[in-house]
Formats: sequence, C-alpha cells, structure tokens
Amino acid sequence: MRVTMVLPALTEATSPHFRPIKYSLFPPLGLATLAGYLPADAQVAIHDEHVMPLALDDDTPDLAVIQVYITNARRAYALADAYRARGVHVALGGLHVTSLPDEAAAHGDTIFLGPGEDTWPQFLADFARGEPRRRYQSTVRTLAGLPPIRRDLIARHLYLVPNSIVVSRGCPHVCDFCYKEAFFTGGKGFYTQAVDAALAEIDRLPGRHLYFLDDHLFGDRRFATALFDGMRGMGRLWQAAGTVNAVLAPDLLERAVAAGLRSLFVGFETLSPVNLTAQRKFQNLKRDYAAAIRRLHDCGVMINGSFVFGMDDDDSNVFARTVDWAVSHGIETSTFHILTPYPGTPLYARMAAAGRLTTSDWDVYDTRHAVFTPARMTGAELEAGYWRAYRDFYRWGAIARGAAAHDDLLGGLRHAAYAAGWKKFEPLWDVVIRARQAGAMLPMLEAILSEFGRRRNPPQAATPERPAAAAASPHATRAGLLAEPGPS
Ligand code: B12
Ligand code: SF4
Repeated sequence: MRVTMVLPALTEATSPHFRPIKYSLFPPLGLATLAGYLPADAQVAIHDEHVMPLALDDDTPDLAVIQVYITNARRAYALADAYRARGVHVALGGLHVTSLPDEAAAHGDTIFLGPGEDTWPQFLADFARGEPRRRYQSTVRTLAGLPPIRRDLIARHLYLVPNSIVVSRGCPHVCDFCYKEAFFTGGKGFYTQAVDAALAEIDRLPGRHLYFLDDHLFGDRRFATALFDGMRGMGRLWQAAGTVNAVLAPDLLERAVAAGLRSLFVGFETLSPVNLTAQRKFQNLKRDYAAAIRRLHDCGVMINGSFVFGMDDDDSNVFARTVDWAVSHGIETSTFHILTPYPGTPLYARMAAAGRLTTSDWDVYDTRHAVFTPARMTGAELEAGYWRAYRDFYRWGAIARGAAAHDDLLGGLRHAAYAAGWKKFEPLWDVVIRARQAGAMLPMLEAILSEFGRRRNPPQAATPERPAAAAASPHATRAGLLAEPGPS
C-alpha cells in the first residue's frame, strides 16, 4: 500500500510577510504518530508544505491522509479534491474536521472526528478489507500501546526543534475560547501516556533538547512528578507549556527544573478577572501572576507569556497596559493573540448567537484578525492594538527595560539575548531557513544551553527532610540561555 500524508501549509505561512522560522519549528507529529499504525510493508511519505513543496502531479498513492487546521482548511480541501479526482482515497482529520465535519465531508472519502488513536487503526482494518466507512468518531481515549512514532519519516534537518514530543492529550481545564472541549467531545478530555512509555519515547530522541507540545504537561500532578523524577539524570534541556496555577504549586516546578526545564509557555491570557470569569479560565482567578513570574525566574526558567486581546472587558488601553506589565515583570518573550472564536467552541456559539461574528473566512481565523465585533473598541482598533503590542514589546528600549527588571546580571543578559535573538535577527533566520539549514542551528542552541545554562545551585526536588521552599534556592544563577519561544 502506498500512503501519502500531508500537512498543508497554513494560509498565513504562504504570505510573503510570514515568519519562516515560526513554521520551521516543529515537524508534523500528528501524522508521524498515525504513520506508526501503518503496516510494516506500506510505502509511506510525510509531506510538510511549510518546509518542502508537494509534487502533487507525480503522486497517485492508494491513500492520502491530510491534517486539517482551521487556517489550512482551504488548501487541505483543494489537495483533497485533486487527489480524489484521480481516484485516490482521501482521509481527512484534525481539529478543523472535528469542528466542522460536514464541511470536511464534502472533500474527503473518510473523515475522522477527534484524536486518531482509536479510530485510525479501525479504519486501516476496514480499508484493507475494502470497506472503509465515511465517518469515524473517536470515543476510546487511551495512549496505551501506542506504536513508536515514525520519526524516521521526518526530515529532521529542516526543523529547528525536531525533538517535539507529546506525552499527554488535552487538558483538565475548560476555557471557553479553547478548541479542547470541542475536539475531545465523546470521550475523555485529558489523559496521559504511562510514565515508562513516555520515558522510553524521550530516550529514543537523539541530542539533548526537547520541546513538550502538551497543552498542559503539569495537568496531572502524579504523572508529571513521576515523569520529571524519571527524567532526572537524562541530561535533557527542555521547554513546555503550563499554567500559572501549576507554576505556583509547591514542588512541581522544582522537579521539572531538576529534570532540565529551561523555559515555559505560560497562559496568562488577560490581566482582568472579569475576562477570566467570562472565559471560564477559573484556574487563573485570584492567582498571583507576579509571584509565578518570580518563582520561574528564581528557578532559572525563562517565560514566554501568552496574552489574548479583545475579550469583553478589554478597551483600547489594554494593549499598552499589558505590554507595560509584561516588560516591567521581565517576561522574556510574549505571544499576543486576538481572541478568535473557533467553530465548535462555547465562545463561537455565544458570538454567533449574539450576531457578533463578522466573517466565516477561515483563512483569517489566525488570531491576527478581528473576526467578531469587540465589545469596547472597534475591530480595526483591536487589530491595530495587537500589532502595536508586538512592536512595543520587542522595541530595543523595552528589551533593555525587561532585562533590567531581573535582579541578577546573568538573568538580564539572557533576557536581552533571547528576546533580541528571536525577534531582532529575522533576516538571519530567513537565510538559515531558506538554505534549508534550520536543523543545523540546533547543536549551537544545545551548546549554548548547556554552557550558559549551568547553575551554581541546581534546584533539587523537595524531600521530607528538605521542604519545597528550601529546595529551590531563591537567587540561584539563572539557567538556560536560548530556547525558542512557544509554538504560537
Ligand atoms: C505544533 C503546533 C503548531 C505548529 C503546527 C505545525 C506542526 N508542525 O504541527 C505551528 C507553530 C505552525 C502552529 C501555528 C499555530 N497554532 Co498551533 N499548535 C501546535 C500544538 C502545540 C501541537 C500540535 C501537535 O503536534 N499535537 C500533537 C499531535 C499528536 O496531535 P495532532 O497534531 O492534533 O494530531 C492528532 C489528531 O489531531 C488526529 N489527526 C490529525 N490529523 C489527522 C488526520 C487523519 C486522517 C486522522 C485519522 C487523524 C488526524 O490524530 C492525531 C493523533 O491523535 C497545538 C496544541 C496541541 N497540543 O495539539 C497548537 C494548536 C494546534 N495551535 C493553535 C493555534 C491557535 C495556532 C495559531 C493560530 C497561533 C498563532 N497565533 O499563530 C497558528 C495557526 C494554526 C491554525 N489553527 O491555523 C491552536 C489551534 C486552535 C484551532 N482550532 O485551530 C492549538 C490547538 C493550541 C491551543 N491550545 O489552542 N501551531
Ligand atoms: S488551560 Fe490552555 S489548553 Fe487548557 S483549556 Fe485552557 S486554554 Fe485550553
């Protein structure tokens, strides 16, 4: 059997203004995961249109597998139509297919709703018998017995972060704007691999650097504790995403740092408690954001802060207020988003019911466009404020002020190098990507991390004799210099 798996380019990635580095960060892990289920004698290729062109005309496999995100849906459907026109069976799955199955069904022979670990093997058996169904809905949620991910199908040298990994799926929380509830309908919304299986997957990855793409790596305390303890001594340097809540939890962060955590993507989202309540982001309510930042910095962990603009309590001052807050707290990098009601989310349903959606052109549901009428400003003000926030946060003056907010010299230097390296050397990144050498930068990053990331007082996880407060030395040398910001 010949199988072609495609991650079509996101619309924004095809714009001449796109940031190539952002789309050469991570390989298509979902497709490589699904490839693991294919029979050993299948001829399989994975095409990621962000890093390589797809020679569509020369390709007539038995099965085309296409992953659909909201902003690549148009391209995904065009590819699907082209494959079907020449008799190829087309399977469509992913977040957007799950959100809008009827839309996707018009372009695929078979569509998949939700994660693929239960439905994909069923489909493969049905397909082999010549009886594939039109639609498969995931209901059984487990990562037990997951076959090894086919990382051999990934052109590692084309990515800055070839070692991306997920050891859980979903998240225990229920934020209104998040895709999560919609995607996991019909079964569990948060589950993890067995710790031993996760450690074995980590062990299979070459080099030192890892990026956990889990929505909330810290979401199951027991799992996270065992994972971090198991990773100690493996010599890894890694990044991940977590919540304010998890950062403030006693002891967990120290264990993560002892296992090699060097930077964390943190969903602050908004400084307004009214917004947090309206968006059901209850886990952030009444949490001391400043204390979380101090705690991360004291543990030597850099922060990529995530902020969302356009919630109903935001007026046109929200941009300056948020940027000023982030800079003055020494947050190293920030990712700003315009609130985007994804189809299938409770937020979308509310916006639609109130007649506030202004477009259903999915290409612009990229968190850079206002696709609804904001409550306390215009859509144009929201978009202008979003771009201004990026400019203001990454001005040299702001980088210097953010660096000065650290209470030690190394932390300040690292802040400046990291923020500037990510946003101020765009032309250099472009050259590297266009020369198809993203991966060549990785050993350098790892070297920087291991040299500059050395701590004088490495934190140790708490023990009954040594409680958490004492385990993290409060003013230890900052760890980690460069580890690229989060996916968004
Ligand atoms: C890596 C990543 C990226 C990469 C994507 C490219 C890549 N190489 O994968 C980059 C950096 C380009 C990116 C960009 C953006 N991202 Co992003 N990203 C992620 C992230 C962190 C991990 C994806 C991943 O690898 N997951 C792990 C694998 C195993 O799961 P999977 O890919 O979903 O695949 C499984 C299923 O979906 C299913 N499946 C998928 N395809 C198919 C096909 C078939 C046939 C079948 C059977 C099954 C199937 O089976 C797989 C195994 O279970 C997710 C969060 C997350 N944890 O998933 C956010 C996420 C996808 N991103 C998100 C967002 C918002 C963005 C941006 C808009 C952000 C921005 N402001 O720029 C852009 C644009 C994306 C868009 N929606 O159009 C949102 C998407 C919301 C939505 N409804 O689309 C997510 C969910 C984060 C979040 N919590 O909100 N992102
Ligand atoms: S904490 Fe993050 S991943 Fe979890 S539901 Fe909220 S936005 Fe989604």
